[in-house]
Amino acid sequence: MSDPTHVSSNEIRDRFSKAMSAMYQAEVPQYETLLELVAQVNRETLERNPALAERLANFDEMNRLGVERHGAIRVGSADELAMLRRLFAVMGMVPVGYYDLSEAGVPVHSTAFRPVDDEALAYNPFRVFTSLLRLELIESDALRERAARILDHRDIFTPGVRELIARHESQGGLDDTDADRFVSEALETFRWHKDATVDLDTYEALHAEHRLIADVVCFRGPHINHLTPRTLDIDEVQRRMPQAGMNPKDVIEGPPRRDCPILLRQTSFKALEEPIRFAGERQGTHTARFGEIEQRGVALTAKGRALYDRLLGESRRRTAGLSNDEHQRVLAEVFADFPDTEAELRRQELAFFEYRLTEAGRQSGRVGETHLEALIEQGLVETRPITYEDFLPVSAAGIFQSNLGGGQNEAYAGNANRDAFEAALQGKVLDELELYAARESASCRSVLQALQG
Ligand code: OOG
Ligand code: NI
Repeated sequence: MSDPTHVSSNEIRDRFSKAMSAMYQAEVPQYETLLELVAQVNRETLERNPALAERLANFDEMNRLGVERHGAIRVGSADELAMLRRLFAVMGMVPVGYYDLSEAGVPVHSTAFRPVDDEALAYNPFRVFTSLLRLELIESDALRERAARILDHRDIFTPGVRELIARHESQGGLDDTDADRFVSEALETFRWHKDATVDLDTYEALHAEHRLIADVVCFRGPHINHLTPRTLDIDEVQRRMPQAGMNPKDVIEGPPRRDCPILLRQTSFKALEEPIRFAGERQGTHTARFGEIEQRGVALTAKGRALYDRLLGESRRRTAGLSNDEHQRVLAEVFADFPDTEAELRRQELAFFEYRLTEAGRQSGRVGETHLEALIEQGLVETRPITYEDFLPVSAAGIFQSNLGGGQNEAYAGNANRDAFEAALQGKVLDELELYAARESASCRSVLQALQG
């Protein structure tokens, strides 16, 4: 039983995501500018499109719109990752999905810590894309051992947060005062440090192997490297970024603009070069932090995802080197083969939907019909696309690369190792497709039960 004096994990996550946003806005002023631009474009989009506004309100999406969507960090060791799992659990965030970025030439594998049930997602869907550095992929023994030694000497968690995590685990929750303390202690792990823990030569040696290795190894903690609000019109925000003083990445990642948005579209402003003081008092710079935006669409079934992956693969050959406008035009052409009405996405089982009774359905008595499409046609049942809550490895690689100065290393490829990731995590990652399928079938069951009495 939950203790009435305990603050819910949803509430702790909400407080944390707001505190994180405030910290990041103070640390990275351009991020504040990005938030203003996104809010402005969202307002204009809703004004232009009252049907969209009504739909969002009708499906409880308005609250979600204004709150932060995701952030990302990169950690260096199994112990750090396992402790993060426990830290995020306090906020009802569990690891979902395994992403192999070695395929894209980046020496990490990742998961997303996020809430999973409907109520939690509606409250605040905040997620953290979390990557674990794969030192085992560094070829030079000397460099690998040097990096491991440096990482061995740091503790990215405060004693206070360790104590509060343990308390949460033993008492099954935290009271209001402890919840606030937890938020401020946990935030310390994600803070930026202007001082590196290593000298400039060490930084440069690690940087020469891969910029990301220097980013993970040379600092006291895994600074949050971006936060990502949700926009209702990513094309418009991309277009307006330069006027607002931001340097957008070259192309928007993910599917093209569509009537029925699918999965996830993302873009970012490029990482800023920031002054760093290295051990031995030498000045240098490091480039890691940026701002990102995302526009989310419906989650795809395995069949829909296979179609997405095939079309994306086809488009990649044709979009290489194109400007964003041209890139989007070609994508739209290739994706003409992906059905673009909710009815087709549903009938062809390409996407996940939540089913619920319409007003007429609630009024109707028992009906003999058990076929959901027929019940939809009769106006008794309506559906809503289930929002995709996860990430896309090809897009993530594009985001990594545009912020790492194109740094990649083909030699890392072909090294997916989910077992090693789960061993480091000391837990399993959930399968995102199973989560969407379970939400869809639970909604079907309850609709049919209501109508069949
Ligand atoms: C993570 C990049 C991936 C996304 O939205 O796909 C990501 C990173 O740069 O650490 O955040
Ligand atoms: Ni991101």
